[in-house]
Parts: sequence; structure tokens; C-alpha cells
Amino acid sequence: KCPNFSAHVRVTGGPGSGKGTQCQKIVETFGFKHLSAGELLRREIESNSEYWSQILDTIKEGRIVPSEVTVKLIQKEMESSDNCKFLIDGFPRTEENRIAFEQLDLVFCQMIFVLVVEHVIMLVLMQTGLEPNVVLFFDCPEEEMVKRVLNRNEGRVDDNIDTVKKRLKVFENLNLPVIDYYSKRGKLHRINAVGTEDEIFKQVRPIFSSCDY
Ligand code: UP5
Ligand code: MG
Repeated sequence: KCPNFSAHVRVTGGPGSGKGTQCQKIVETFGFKHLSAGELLRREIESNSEYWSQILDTIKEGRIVPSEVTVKLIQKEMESSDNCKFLIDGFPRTEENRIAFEQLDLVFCQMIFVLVVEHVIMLVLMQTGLEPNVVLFFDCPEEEMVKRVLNRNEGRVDDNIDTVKKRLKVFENLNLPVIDYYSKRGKLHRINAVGTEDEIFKQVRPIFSSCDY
């Protein structure tokens, strides 16, 4: 339905940095389709799907679910959506996640250079995958993230001090390099995630107001 996935925003940040809360506001204000990778995985656990127990064990340990599982869930949601403006929350968590997703459905034939060099015809196909237009990074100090997660009280199996410590380590070791990658590509918008929800949204709003999304 959405062949080009034309408006495609990724939302990153540590556990409890406020990704979900701000995504809600972006959806209300700018009409995006919110896809939270964590929510999709929790839904799989609840529906007793094929991998539910492996997903549950992985989330309890704060580790990362294999890319093929998460990518398939996100892809399914994107393919069945009427709304082509995607807000992908909490994904990719690792470089491997990023590459797995961006190589999905490679679109060949964007550009075909035909070079004729001494009777040799070389076709060079340029590939374009699913790269985001914009990446938001909710930058929040660890102690604030821990406080928010432990106060949440929604019964999440990973909202306890032991798992939070593991989630923070995984964030630092595996997710920060992905954030750094997007920064080098000039796609990253760093948001100071401390303050009230509205104060934080004041930094987010202009990013969307100033583009066609
Ligand atoms: N809150 C929000 N904003 C606030 C503010 N400005 N001031 C004070 N409080 C604020 O917010 C957290 C809490 O803080 C809430 O109670 C909120 O009211 C309050 P929220 O908006 O929920 O923060 P968020 O960043 O979304 O935190 P979340 O815990 O969801 O982040 P995680 O990244 O840890 O969780 P996620 O659901 O994305 O992933 C869970 C697990 O799934 C991962 O640990 C991993 O095991 C697995 N996973 C994968 O394996 N692969 C994936 O691709 C994705 C997930
Ligand atoms: Mg969340």
C-alpha cells in the first residue's frame, strides 16, 4: 500500500527516556502511524505466537530479540497500513537490526548506469533500502530513566531494577553506536529529554513543522 514508505521517522533513546510518550504527541499532532517495536513484541507474547516464550525470556533479560523476528513484525504492520507516515519507536537497537531492516525489499533499478568500455557493457545497479528520513534521539540521564521506569507501574516484566540495569548496558553498548551512525549521516535530532512532557515536545514539534511530513 505504501510503496516508498515516504515519511519514515525513527525514535531512539534509552529505557524510560520518553519515546512512547512523545510518539503519542507526534501522532496526535502530525498524524503518523506509531509502530513501537517493544509493543509489537509484547503483543506476540500475549498472543502466544510461535516465538512467545523466547521473546519473553529475552525481554526479561533486557537482551535484544533476533532481528528477523522484529523486522518481520514491523514489516507486516507497514505493509498493512493505510497511513504511509511511519514513526518507528525503539528500533533499530543494534547495527545488525539496522542493516537487516534497511536491506528489506531492496529497490533495484533506481539508477542504471550503462557504461560502454571497449565492447564491455557494465550495468551498475544502485540499491536503496528502507532508510529513515529523520531520527530522533531522546537524550536522558541514567538516574532519570531508572526513576521513570521504576515508577511506571504498568506490570511490565522488564520494569524492575535488575532488568533496568541490563537494559541500560545494552543501550550503551549496542544502541549508542547506531545513534552515532545516524549522527554521522546527518539524520539525527538530539532532544534534551529532561523536563515536562510539553517542554520536551516543544523541541520535537519544529522538526516536523519544518518539513513536509
Ligand atoms: N514519562 C515520560 N515522559 C516524562 C517526563 N518528561 N517527565 C516525567 N516522566 C515522564 O516513559 C517512561 C515513563 O516515564 C512513563 O511512565 C511515562 O509516563 C514517564 P515512556 O514514554 O514509556 O518511555 P520509553 O522511552 O518509551 O520507555 P520504554 O521503557 O518503553 O523503553 P524501552 O526502549 O526500554 O522499551 P521497549 O518497549 O522499546 O523495549 C522493551 C524490550 O523489548 C527491550 O528491552 C528489548 O528486550 C526488546 N526489544 C527488542 O529486542 N528489539 C526491539 O527492536 C525493541 C525492543
Ligand atoms: Mg516505550
